[in-house]
Amino acid sequence: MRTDTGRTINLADYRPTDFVLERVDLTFELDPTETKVEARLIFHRREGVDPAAPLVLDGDELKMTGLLFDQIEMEPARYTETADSLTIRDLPESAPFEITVTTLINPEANTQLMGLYRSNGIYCTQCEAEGFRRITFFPDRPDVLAVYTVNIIADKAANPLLLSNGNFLGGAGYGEGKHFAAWFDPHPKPSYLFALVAGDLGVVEDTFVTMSEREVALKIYVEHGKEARAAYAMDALKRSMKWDEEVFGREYDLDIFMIVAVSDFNMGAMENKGLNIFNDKYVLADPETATDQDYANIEAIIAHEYFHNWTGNRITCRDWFQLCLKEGLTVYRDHEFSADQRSRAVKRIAEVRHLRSEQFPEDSGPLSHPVRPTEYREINNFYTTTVYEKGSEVTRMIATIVGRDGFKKGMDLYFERHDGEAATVEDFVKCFEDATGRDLTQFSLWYRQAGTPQITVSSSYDAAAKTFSLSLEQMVAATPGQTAKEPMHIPLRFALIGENGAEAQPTAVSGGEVSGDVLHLTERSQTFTFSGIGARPVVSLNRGFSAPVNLHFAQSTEDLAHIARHDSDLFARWQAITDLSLPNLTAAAEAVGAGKPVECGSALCEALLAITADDSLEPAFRAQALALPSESDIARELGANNDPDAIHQGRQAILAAIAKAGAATFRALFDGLASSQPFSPDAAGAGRRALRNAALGFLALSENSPAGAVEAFAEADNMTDLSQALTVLAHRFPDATETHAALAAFESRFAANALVLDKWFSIQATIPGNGALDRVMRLMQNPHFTASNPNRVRALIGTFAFANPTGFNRPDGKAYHFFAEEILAIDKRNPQLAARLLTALRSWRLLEPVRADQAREALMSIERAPALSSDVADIVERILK
Ligand code: 0A1
Ligand code: ZN
Repeated sequence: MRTDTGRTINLADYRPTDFVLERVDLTFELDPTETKVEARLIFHRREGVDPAAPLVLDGDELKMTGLLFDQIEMEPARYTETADSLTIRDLPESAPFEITVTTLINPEANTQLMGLYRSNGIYCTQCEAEGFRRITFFPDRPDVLAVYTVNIIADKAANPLLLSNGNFLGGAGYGEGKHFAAWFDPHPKPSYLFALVAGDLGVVEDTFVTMSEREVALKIYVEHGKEARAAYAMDALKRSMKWDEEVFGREYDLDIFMIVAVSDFNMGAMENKGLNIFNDKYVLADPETATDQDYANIEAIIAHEYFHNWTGNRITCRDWFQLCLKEGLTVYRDHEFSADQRSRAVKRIAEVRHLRSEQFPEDSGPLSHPVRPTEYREINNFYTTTVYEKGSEVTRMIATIVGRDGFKKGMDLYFERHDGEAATVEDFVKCFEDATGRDLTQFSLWYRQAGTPQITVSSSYDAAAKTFSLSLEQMVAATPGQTAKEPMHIPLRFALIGENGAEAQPTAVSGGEVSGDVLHLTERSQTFTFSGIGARPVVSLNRGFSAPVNLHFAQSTEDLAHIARHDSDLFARWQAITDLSLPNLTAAAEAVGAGKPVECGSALCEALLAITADDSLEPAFRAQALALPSESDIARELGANNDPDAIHQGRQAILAAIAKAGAATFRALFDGLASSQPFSPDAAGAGRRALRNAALGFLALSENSPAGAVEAFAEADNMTDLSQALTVLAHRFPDATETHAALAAFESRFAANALVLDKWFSIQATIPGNGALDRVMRLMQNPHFTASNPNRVRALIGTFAFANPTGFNRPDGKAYHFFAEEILAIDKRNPQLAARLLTALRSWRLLEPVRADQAREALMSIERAPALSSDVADIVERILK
């Protein structure tokens, strides 16, 4: 493990390598505990570089057993090996030369899951960001692109499958029960895209004919017996390949595209060239074991990794500060793909929910950083929602500003200009400027300036002059390392809605740029005046969430109800419902805190129930409206001094009021939406199930009996309905015998399926209240819980910390201290996992003082512990600063 050095890397220090890497030839002799890696690397000194400059290669926990220079053993005086580097001196001034390094590594002992490791008997690799240096000494940075040949030698019986990037060259027997395979990847790539897989797996095969009529072999490898559960992933892959051709004009570029599903993986998946490696959670699905959310995730992640082939692989990042160049753009692409495959409005609502609940808190707390950071201690800690999701929003805003055609032209130019290169954010933005003539200088602040812009809005109508004015003021709060902020270019989609629901068409606008339905806020404060407006309109602002900002706009309840009823933009209707609910929910929390009764405004109930009962609206949208802001959304709205118990109780009281007011509607929906058709994971079926399950939740509240959920649990013919019914039972009636019986039935039915049992762990980890900690500790003793598997740890401990506000934030601090001990234990095995989990405590300062003190103490106990990894040290220090 790399223990912390406290060293930071700065964007300003970037400079190219002294040596150019021309070719890479790797030979692996696989062995569970002693794998031999021979790397033959051909370099030449870059022009103009000091002829005395040494070659410095990166390493991490490597044992070097041989070093050759042009095939001759190197004298020890010419090189220095340290724990994390190999420095070689006296190298040719300009001629190419060959370095051959041999290392010995232990895949079985690699619990970090970075580099070459074993998962359930399968050899696999994870090299992003800096895992390749755990395989061999190498210039392990994204701007070093080379062509790779890979030879794999392994025991044939145990490893019938030997895979790497690119196209298959050939294979044969190798004596002593071994065999070998050779792969060649013609596309120059950085080391983080290297992959190797070996073992015994089942396969699902198909083909795809590209737009220029080349046939590509598609293979998805999974554990034997699970092949049928990879069918949906294969379907999603083919749809992704087609979509990228149709929408972005991007064609696949090898003879074969492979996906391997493994059960131990730190993240969701990885886009290695031609050989994507996936967390099996995002590959395996069938109706009995996967929820609709699982299907949607699989579709999105398969697409995401596939789309990286162009945005990430063909054009990669010059350095890790440019991570959003591939991630923000690729998330934008996968969002657009899912929007085209499903309901665009519902998809957008889900994206914004996620952005607000994950990225907004990150951006307003101690871990806030720009979409393109300028310094880091541990790059693993920058795979954040800011880089990914806010990065995607920034790309979306470029599309909004330059328009659909301009965006296409800019993207085409980007692919043309930078194919085969390691590029920067500036290169990307310049393509849109050059393709459209639009100046994006001010816009580029979105990459550099951290924090969610706050926009205060007011409006006035002058009936005599027939003018309507909209005044906007933008502000970005200070974030770590950035105190003074400049005004940003914020594109806000809007409409002025008349009394009958029709959109008013202004005859003229003054005060700033308005193009089509986009208002460009560029100054700190700006007033836009619209002429020719015959009656006071209702403003629908930031439609489709065109900019990732917080609006502070005291719109009247009547205006919000008007938008909720009439807006032609479904996102805006959902937003209006949210804006109607938040004041009720915050007031409810305050009422509970003050020992007063909770009241629910009638406007909210009416608007919500009108949408719920409106059969002309798609069920998925209605389900989104019924999923009121979460407890953490309410906490964010309250701002500080949060009491999670009061927030929870207040929210429950509001839900109960809605349940009571809408009891008949929910009953009719629940009964009416029972499906008579066979299960289909498509968006329409998923939407009906979402609405029916939302109704079930409200019925359990109004009827205050587990009977309905017990029946739903017994009748469910798919995992969505089954797990939702179990959630209602466990969360609403945790002590009922029916609940214990259902939990036990679920456990024994799915005892052989770890991914399904993760749902069982998560449902129990999120049961509200003080009992949660003991429950989680008990579940850690369950034979199905494996502390070394990241999915299990996330399902139980992660879900408890991130998604159980009352249980995790118990006032006595016991859960924080338990969590701190777990973080330290996990850090010993897998620092990346520990550091990610630890971010659950990033908003501790917003808690009321008793809890905040406990949280600080728990964090300090982590900070004080000896031999922290750089991952955990970085997070804990920033959270405490
Ligand atoms: N590039 C991947 C994410 C990823 C990053 C780091 C990893 O290391 C454990 C793994 C995956 C993606 O965006 O999907
Ligand atoms: Zn990605």
